[in-house]
Amino acid sequence: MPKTLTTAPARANPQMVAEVAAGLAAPQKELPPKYFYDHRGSVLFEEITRLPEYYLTRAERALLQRWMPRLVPALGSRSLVELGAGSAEKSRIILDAMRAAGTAELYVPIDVSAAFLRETAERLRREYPGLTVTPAVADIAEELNLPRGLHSPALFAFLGSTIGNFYPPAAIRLLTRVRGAMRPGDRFLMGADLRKDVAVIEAAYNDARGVTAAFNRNMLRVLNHELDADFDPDAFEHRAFYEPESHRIEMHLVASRAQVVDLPGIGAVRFAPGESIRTEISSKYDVPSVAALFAAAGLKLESWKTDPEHRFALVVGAPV
Ligand code: SAH
Ligand code: AVI
Repeated sequence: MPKTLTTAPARANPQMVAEVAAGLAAPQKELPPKYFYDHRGSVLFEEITRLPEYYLTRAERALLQRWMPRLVPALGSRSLVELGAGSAEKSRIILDAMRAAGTAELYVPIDVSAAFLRETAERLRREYPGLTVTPAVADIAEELNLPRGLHSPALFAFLGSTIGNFYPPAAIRLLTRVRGAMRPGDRFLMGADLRKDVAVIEAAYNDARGVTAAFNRNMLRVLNHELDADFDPDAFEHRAFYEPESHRIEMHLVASRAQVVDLPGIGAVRFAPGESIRTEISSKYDVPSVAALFAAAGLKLESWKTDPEHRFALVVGAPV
């Protein structure tokens, strides 16, 4: 008997339905990584940042601690606009430098994870009494949703190497959008995870405690909740591996057995044993690849700072 197509739940976001339908119909099934980040996913990501294997956050924090007390007063930044702000844990280093310079006026954290963003904004308002905190919920692949009247000069920050989670054309569109919002004295500060020993990178995405696996499977729980889908997250294995030709980690969820998943409004999706859904790419960079991304977006690479082990870079871009 043909399966009837049940309708998507009324609360389902039509864009999500369209993206999930298209992604699961592709020969290599794929889902956008923004769907990791419901409140639980954001908390799991915070746990990842504290894992011994996940060197990225520690390396970037040390770079911020070293360079922000010099960069921020030199720029005189009065606004901080942050893409994919999350908990804004490292952003405090920038805000502290702004406060020390007497220029901490406006902070605009932008994130797709609405509930988590609200908590971040409330915490920062308590911690920085004189600072105006204006959070913006947005999918940065589509828009920045910036408030009017940013105080100039502004520092636009995109930390954590989250740029690497966007395919190159989308990364260029995103940076072009940031460039379009920048005025002459503004700067763009970006964290970039660097190409290095593959074993070090792969360990960061295959931690011993299985937190990254739980983060990866969380996407299926998000689909179950948002779309009334009936994924069994335990029937999918976490896999993360480095693709040397494209210089990126790929995260997949691999079906451990044949299964059919029902997604109301989309239909039945079949999985053969061993078939995977690609849930994330995480590109790794070097100077030429960042310079090329910047150039394509109308930015010039003004400064490049790395840690002593050359694991991570903090990059400053200026409008061309
Ligand atoms: N900047 C923080 C958090 C990085 S985790 C750090 O460096 O530790 C990535 C963050 O980007 C999450 O908070 C997630 O919700 C957000 N994010 C992911 N995709 C996004 C998108 N398309 N639009 C807006 N925010 C996004
Ligand atoms: C948010 N982003 C930069 C992380 C990364 O490393 O690509 C997400 C992540 N995925 C697995 N672990 C962490």
